[in-house]
Amino acid sequence: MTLAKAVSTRYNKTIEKCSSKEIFFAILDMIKELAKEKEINEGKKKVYYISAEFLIGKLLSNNLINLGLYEAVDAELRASGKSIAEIEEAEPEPSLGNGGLGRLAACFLDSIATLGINGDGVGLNYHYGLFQQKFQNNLQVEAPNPWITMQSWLTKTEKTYPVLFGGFTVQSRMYDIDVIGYNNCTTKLHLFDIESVNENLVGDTIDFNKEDIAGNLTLFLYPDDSDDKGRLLRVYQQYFMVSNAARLILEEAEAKGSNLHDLADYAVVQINDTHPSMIIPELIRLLQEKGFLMDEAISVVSKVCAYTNHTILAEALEKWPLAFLEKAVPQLVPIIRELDNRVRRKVKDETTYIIADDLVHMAHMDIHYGFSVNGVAHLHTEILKDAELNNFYKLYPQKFNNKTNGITFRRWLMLCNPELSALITELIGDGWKQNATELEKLGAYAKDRAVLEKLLEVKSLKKAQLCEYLELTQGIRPDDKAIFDIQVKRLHEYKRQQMNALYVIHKYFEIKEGKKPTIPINVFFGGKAAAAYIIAKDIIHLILCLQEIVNNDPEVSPYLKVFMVENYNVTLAEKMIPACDISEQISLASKEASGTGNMKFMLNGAVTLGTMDGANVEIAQLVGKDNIFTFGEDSQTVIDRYARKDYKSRDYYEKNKKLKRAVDFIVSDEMMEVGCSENLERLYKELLNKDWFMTFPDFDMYTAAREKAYDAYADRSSWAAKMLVNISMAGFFSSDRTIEQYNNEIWKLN
Ligand code: 26Q
Repeated sequence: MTLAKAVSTRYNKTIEKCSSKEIFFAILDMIKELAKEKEINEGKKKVYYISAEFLIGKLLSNNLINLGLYEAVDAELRASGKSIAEIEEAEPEPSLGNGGLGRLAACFLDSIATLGINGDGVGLNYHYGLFQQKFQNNLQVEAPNPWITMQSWLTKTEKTYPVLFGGFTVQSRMYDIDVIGYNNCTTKLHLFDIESVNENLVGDTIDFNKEDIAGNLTLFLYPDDSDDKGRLLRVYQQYFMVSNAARLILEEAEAKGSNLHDLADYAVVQINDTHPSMIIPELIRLLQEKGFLMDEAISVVSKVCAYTNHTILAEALEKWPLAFLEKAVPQLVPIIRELDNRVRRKVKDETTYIIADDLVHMAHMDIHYGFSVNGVAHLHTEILKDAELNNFYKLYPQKFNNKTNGITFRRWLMLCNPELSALITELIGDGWKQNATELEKLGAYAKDRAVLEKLLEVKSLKKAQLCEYLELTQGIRPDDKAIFDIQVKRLHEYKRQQMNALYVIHKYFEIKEGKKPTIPINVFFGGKAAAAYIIAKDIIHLILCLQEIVNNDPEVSPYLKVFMVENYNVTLAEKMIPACDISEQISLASKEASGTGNMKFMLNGAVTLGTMDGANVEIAQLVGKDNIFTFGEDSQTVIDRYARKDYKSRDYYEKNKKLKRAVDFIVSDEMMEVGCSENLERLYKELLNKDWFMTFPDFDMYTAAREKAYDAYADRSSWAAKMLVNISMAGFFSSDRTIEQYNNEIWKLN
C-alpha cells in the first residue's frame, strides 16, 4: 500500500493537502494493518516481561524502519514537499518510563520481536507519561504529559478482568501495542487500564486526588511518592498490573493445554526490578483458587519467576509497610506471611527474612521464591554477590547470574543516525544490522585518513542538525564548531551532575584568568528530577543559573557555553547522542548498576569520560585505555569508605583551593543575582556537610581527565580513530546479544 493511497482513502485528498497530524494518523493506520500480516511466534513456552515502565518513545520512524518501509515512505513524502522528520513532530512521545530501566524494557521488546522469541511485555497504560519539564526562573516546573490521542498505537482488546482490592473492585481492560521486529516477527506490549479512569482528576499541574483509586489508578506514571497517599497508590498500581498479568499468563497456558502443574513448560516471568514482585504471591493465590495446595503452588511459581535487580541504592529497594498491603491487597497478606514463615523455618540468617519490622522486603521475596537473580553489568553483579546481596548469594549461589545490558541498534543507530549508518554500510556492508559484532570490521580503517575524515564530517553534520533543532524548538544557540560535551540522564546525586557543574565553574574562573581553551567547549545537560527530590532540583537550578551567567559573559562565552535542555526525553536523546563528542558517565563508582546511555553514545562515535562504574568497566575493556578517559576512585575504595563512615567532605574543601573556589561560587553574589538563595544555600550546605556521593575526592582527577580529553580532541585524526574504535567495539552492547543470553541462560525457549 502506498501512502498516497492510504491518505486518499482516509481523507479524500493528496499528501500535499494534508496536515502533518493527518499524515501521521494515516501512516499509523497503515502500520497497524501491516503488523497484522506479520508472523507471531506461537511456540509452547512464552516469556512475560513484566515492567512498571516501558519507555518506548515515538514509534513512527522505528516501525517504518523495522518494516523496511522507511525509504519508500520518505521518498513519497519528499515528492510532496514533506519529510518524515516533519511528520514525527506531530507524534506525541509516549514517555511511559523514568529512565534507564524503562528504556531497557523497550529495547528488550525490540530484540525479542527481532529475534522471533515468543515473548510479550506486560505493563500499565498510564494516561500521562513522565511529567513534562519546564524551566521558569531557573527552576524546574512539572506539567502533565498526555500522549493518548483519538488514534494512537493502542489497540483496545476484548480482554477484561475484575480486580479486587480491599473493599472494592475495578474492572480492567487490556490494550495492545504491536512491537514490530526488524525484518521479522511482531510481538505485543500489553498495557492494562481501568475502565473507570477519570482524566477530569487532572488539571494544569501533576497534583491530583490520590485517594480516588477507581478513578486515578492508571492516570500517572509513578505519582509523587513523597507522601503516604502516593506510596499507597503505587501499591494499588503494582497489584493491578500483576493481577492482570497473572491471569493472562494462566489463561494462555491453559489454552495451550497446560494443567498448570506444568506451568514452567509454558511460561517464564521476568520481574523487572521489584515493581512487579507481587506477581509471586498473586500467582500462588490464583493457583490456590484453582485447588492447588500451598506447597505445590509455591513450587510451581518458583520455577516460573526470575528477578532482575537494577540498583544497589538501598533507598531504591522497595519495602512496603504491611499496613499498606493489608489495606490495598489483604488477600495477599496471609500468603506473604506464609512465604516469610517458610524462610524463617529454613534459614538462620535474619537479614534475609521477607517481613522485618512490619515491612515487606520485595527483593527478598523475589530471591527466595524465584529461580534466577541477575544484575545488569559485570561489576554490578559482582557487587551484588560480594556485598549487597551476599547473604543471599551464600544461600543460593546457583541463582545468581549477570546479563550486561544492551540497546537496540535499530533505534540508537539506524534511526537516529542514518548518515553514520550509511557510512558504516558503505565500508563493511549491512550484515551489522543483524549481527552487531560485525562492526568490528571497521577496525581495519583505524588508519585510513579518508574514512576518518568522513567520520568527522558525519559528526559535524549531526552537530549542525542538533543546533538547528535546539534553536527552533528551545531558542538556544550552541556553537556547532565547539566540542560537544554532554551529560544527559535522570538527575540524581549519585550520577554527579553537580561535579560536572563544579568543573564548569572551575573552567569559568580559568578563562577569566586568561587561560583560554584553544577549541571552544559547549557543555550540555539534560534530565528530569523527581518532583519531590529537592536536592536534585537544586542541582538543576545551579546549572540553569550557570547557563545564564556563563553564556552572557562576553569574556567567557566565546570559549565556554552551558546548555540545560528542557524536557529531555527519548526524542531529544535521539538528536543529542549522535552529536556528542564527549560522553559524561561520571557516577560514583559502585552506584550506577550499568548505564545504557553510555552504550548509545559509544555507538554513535562519542568518547567516554567516566568512572570505572557499571558498564563503563566493560566499555573500557573493549576499547582499551587509549580510547576512553577514566578517572576517580574505584568501587572497592568507595565501598570501604562507606563502611568506615569517616568521609568528611569539608576536609577536601579546606585542602583544595580550586575546589573551594568552585564550591564557594555556588553562594556568590553573581549567583544570588540570577538564582534563589534558598536553593543555592541548601545545595552548598549539602555539599559541605554531607556530599553523600563523594564528589570532592574525585574532583581533581575529574578535571585532569577532562583536560586530557579536550587536549586529545585537538588532534583531529587521532580523535577520529578513537571514535572509530568506539563504534567498532560497540557490537557487544546490542540488546540482541543481551536477549539471546537471557533466553539461553534463563528463559530457555526454543
Ligand atoms: C521504587 C520505589 C518507589 C519509588 C520509585 C521507585 C523506582 C522507580 C524507578 C526505583 C527505580 C526506578 C528506576 C531505576 C532505573 O532506571 N535504574 C537504571 O536501570 C538501568 C537499566 O538496567 C541501568 O542501566 C541504570 O544503571 C539504573 O540506574
